Amino acid sequence: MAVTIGYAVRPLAGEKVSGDQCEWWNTGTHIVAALADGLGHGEQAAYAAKAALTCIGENLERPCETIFSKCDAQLRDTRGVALALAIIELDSGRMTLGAVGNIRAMLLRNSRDIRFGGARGIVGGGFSSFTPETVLLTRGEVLLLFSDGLDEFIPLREIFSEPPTTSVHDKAQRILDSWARANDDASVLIYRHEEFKST
Ligand SMILES: [Mn+2]
Repeated sequence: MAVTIGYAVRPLAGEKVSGDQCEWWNTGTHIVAALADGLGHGEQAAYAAKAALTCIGENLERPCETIFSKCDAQLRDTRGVALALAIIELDSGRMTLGAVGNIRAMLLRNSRDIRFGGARGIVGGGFSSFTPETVLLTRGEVLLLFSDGLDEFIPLREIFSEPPTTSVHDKAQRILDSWARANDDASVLIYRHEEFKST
């Protein structure tokens, strides 16, 4: 089955590597999608962000809280990251979303947009009051994860009200091109929920 998910990342001008990193996995039963923003920029930031994604990839079957605590332990010798993680069960549409640090996660739904709050702290440096949220996705709803390298007030509803003629990857790239700040790494990940179960 095809999953509608994609991302775009670009480093701060003058840097070869991005301190923002995205990845997603399909285990067959669920999707795990992550966006990690390593503190600062350059190689040390990229190292921390990649370490977070590696740790997530090794723990795809674990609950959200466990993944965050494992990443926090594994990233102690790095600068640490702000991290957003979504775990989506494909048959039920149940999504668990966890976030720590200055990072953005939004769900565009018909009735209202949901903006998920991140816990205070840094993955790799400790965090508190971490409470993942669970929502039931319905068909066509769009989840966006993005870093603070993008303008916080992107007109996302306008962007996604257009007919989906372009791939989500192209859409992510266009959002970066239009809304990335000049002074930071930037990244955006887009997931559109489809219903796979036959009714
Ligand atoms: Mn940043």
